[in-house]
Amino acid sequence: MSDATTNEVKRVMTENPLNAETNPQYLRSWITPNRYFFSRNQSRIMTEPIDIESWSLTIEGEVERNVTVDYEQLLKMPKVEVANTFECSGNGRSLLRKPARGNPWTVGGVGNAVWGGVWLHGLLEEAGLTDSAKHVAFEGFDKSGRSSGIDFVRSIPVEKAMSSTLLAYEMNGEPLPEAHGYPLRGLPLGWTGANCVKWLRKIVVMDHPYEGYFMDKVYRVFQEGQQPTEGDPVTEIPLKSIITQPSNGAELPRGRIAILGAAYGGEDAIAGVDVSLDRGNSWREAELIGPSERYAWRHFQYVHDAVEAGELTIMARAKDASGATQPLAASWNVLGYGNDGVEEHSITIRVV
Ligand SMILES: Nc1nc2c(c(=O)[nH]1)N[C@H]1C(S)=C(S)[C@@H](COP(=O)(O)O)O[C@H]1N2
Ligand SMILES: [Mo]
Repeated sequence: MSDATTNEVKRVMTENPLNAETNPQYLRSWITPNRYFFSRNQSRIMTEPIDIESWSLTIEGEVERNVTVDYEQLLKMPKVEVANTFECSGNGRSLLRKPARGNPWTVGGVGNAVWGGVWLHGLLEEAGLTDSAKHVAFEGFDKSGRSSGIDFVRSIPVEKAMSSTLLAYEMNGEPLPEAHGYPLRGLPLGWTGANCVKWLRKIVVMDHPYEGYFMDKVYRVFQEGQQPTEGDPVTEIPLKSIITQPSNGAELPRGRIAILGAAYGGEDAIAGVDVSLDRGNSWREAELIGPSERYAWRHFQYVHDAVEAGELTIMARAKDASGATQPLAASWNVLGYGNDGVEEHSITIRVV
């Protein structure tokens, strides 16, 4: 995967497993093309592709009856298509003022796609939840090398599983690419990437959250001196905005400068984006452009007439439909999750 093409469209942080972020200029389209979509893997992508003839998904645990579906049956079920933006919890980590452990993501650990699949609640209703059903665990096929061969398993509350979680077999009109979870991945809409388990083979309904490395050691927001389990697990994507044009550090001639970006807020639709050209002293409303869908990012544009030469800092601040405003600064945590700061995501250009 780390050929010239990958390097042009993505910045590779580790090759094996592949962890690579999309270069910001490829985040200017509303749909992030599959081959440009960021990659985040805890273990090697399987060398043997999954044999679709023998693949099936089983739902078991706190259910009245186990349900097993194969690929063909899945494709025959009523299909839904939903636009959904997801972001890796560590996205923006390297922009934090105080360093935090983990892959040095900047802004490209995010993407938007139209996902085709089936609602998870349909299958859960078929299986029939018992009264003790509390969490729904997703098991992937991959084994993590680094963490002594443990499976990638994540669980989410049953309410989220029943209300707005997709099982996706299609990404932007194509079968899910192998790198993104073929044949099937879980997709709790508006939630961070870690909750979107790839290469699904089993769903277990449990009477408590799943306990394991990827639930209890990482993907939790905690402070120094705390145990990871003292912090909350990462769930919904925080409200934030990124600037995709101009490039940070660009040198541009005086005159009109087109500022482009994307704002996203997990389960809440974006209501507006403001831009500041004076380090947050004053704000002007950007124009929202492109499709508007609840779980998808909203693109924005603002044209600034730069009359003076010199350094220019550009900031963007997102607002969502619930009335929330993106914070000026991110709140730090040990693993550097959820960097949603306006200041951390500002860019500086030179006007000449
Ligand atoms: N089976 C499995 N699912 C997984 C992961 C993984 O390592 N294994 N990584 C998770 C994380 S942390 C993220 S951010 C997303 C990344 O999805 P992508 O590689 O399709 O962009 O997948 C999630 N699902
Ligand atoms: Mo992630």
